[in-house]
Amino acid sequence: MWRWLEAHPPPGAKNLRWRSPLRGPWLTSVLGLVLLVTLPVVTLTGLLSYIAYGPQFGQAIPADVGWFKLPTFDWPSNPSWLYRLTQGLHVGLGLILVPVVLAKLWSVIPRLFAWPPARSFAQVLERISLLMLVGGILFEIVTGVLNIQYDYIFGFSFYTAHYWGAWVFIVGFVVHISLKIPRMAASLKTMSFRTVLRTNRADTEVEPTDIDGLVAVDPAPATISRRGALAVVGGGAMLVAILTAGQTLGGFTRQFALLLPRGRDSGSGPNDFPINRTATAAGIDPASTGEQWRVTLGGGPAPVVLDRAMLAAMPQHTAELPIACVEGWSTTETWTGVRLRDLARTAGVPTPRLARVSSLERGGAFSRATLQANQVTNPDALLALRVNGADLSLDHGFPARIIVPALPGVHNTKWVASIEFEAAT
Ligand SMILES: Nc1nc2c(c(=O)[nH]1)N[C@H]1C(S)=C(S)[C@@H](COP(=O)(O)O)O[C@H]1N2
Ligand SMILES: [Mo]
Repeated sequence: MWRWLEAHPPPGAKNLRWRSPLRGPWLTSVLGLVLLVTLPVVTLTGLLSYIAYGPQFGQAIPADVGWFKLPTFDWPSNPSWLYRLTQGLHVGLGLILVPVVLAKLWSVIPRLFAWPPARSFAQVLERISLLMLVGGILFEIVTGVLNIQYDYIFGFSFYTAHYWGAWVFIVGFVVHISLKIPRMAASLKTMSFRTVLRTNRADTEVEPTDIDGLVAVDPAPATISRRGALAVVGGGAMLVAILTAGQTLGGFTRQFALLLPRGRDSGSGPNDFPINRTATAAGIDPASTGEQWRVTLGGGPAPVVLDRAMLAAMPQHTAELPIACVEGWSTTETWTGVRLRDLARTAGVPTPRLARVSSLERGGAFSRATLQANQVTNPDALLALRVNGADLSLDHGFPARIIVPALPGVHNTKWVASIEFEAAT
């Protein structure tokens, strides 16, 4: 069968010529090494984000993952910048690596068209793992970028697709590195990095050793040196970094975060920081946030109903805490309000197992969140009334919002209507 395949190439396959003298196992291995070190960081921080969403409460998406259940543990609420770091890395590094991934694919593209596609059963398996690797990473890039740009423009859930795409990628990645690491290590030794950096375009020749037919048999003259090509890839990654990092570093760098249209919608004065969804977009009726607004604390012997003046009369605590969105942007502000653990005590549930928070907002994934015990009892976990010394603006959750250290942004519910505490047994 393999011989038959070899003798019957598809029309056109014979005429494909890959002539760049830059292609070869060394270049592929350099790019591969960069990805070998960095992609596990993107993958692990992504899986951590799933855990941070609280799968134990069924609020991570997809809720039911069968065999692919991750080891769940209570997401820490300390240090407060934990999710800001993990999710900033996931989105930021994921974007920065796009030029490197594209360069890596370019460097091995002759293999994609190699005929016959396989010469043995083992090679068929290897090819399937490659398909999972390449398909998986491109799928994760496309769905991830669409999510941070426009959110849900496709007909399926972003979270579900991104989660399963990750597992396809992970399987392909693990098989690929276990097969290729020895060859990568050997190929890196075939040329010295220093020599490559000293070689100009005119002196650029094909690599000295070939593996897998990556080196062109009939090379064209170089149009760019190898160091030039590496600089283009590195420069591309740097440019993406500049256009991205500001979304989480903040300050004057935020104006360069052009890859992020959503987090740049801001309020004014002390409330001048990114707004995820405005009160209008969330369908909040301003009348319901006025004088007649109440928060109901449930779970104790009888519901406790408080208005804003009563909350303001309770002991106030101030903490500097970030909001860190799953989309990668974050912002650190100074919040003031009532400690959630004080509210639990007021409700008559001094040692809560969890708390269910509901918003005035009706429907949608953002209108409710369940908090773990440590997220209620952390001394900096607040039902915030004020930010940076002023009342919350309507867009930032007036009359009161949740703000908890290291909590994924989405669970910092705005326009809180009720908190239901459940006692630990
Ligand atoms: N009720 C409600 N709460 C919400 C949201 C929302 O749309 N509705 N957005 C969440 C998301 S995804 C984030 S990142 C933060 C952003 O808070 P901010 O808009 O004050 O910056 O609020 C969270 N709380
Ligand atoms: Mo968010």
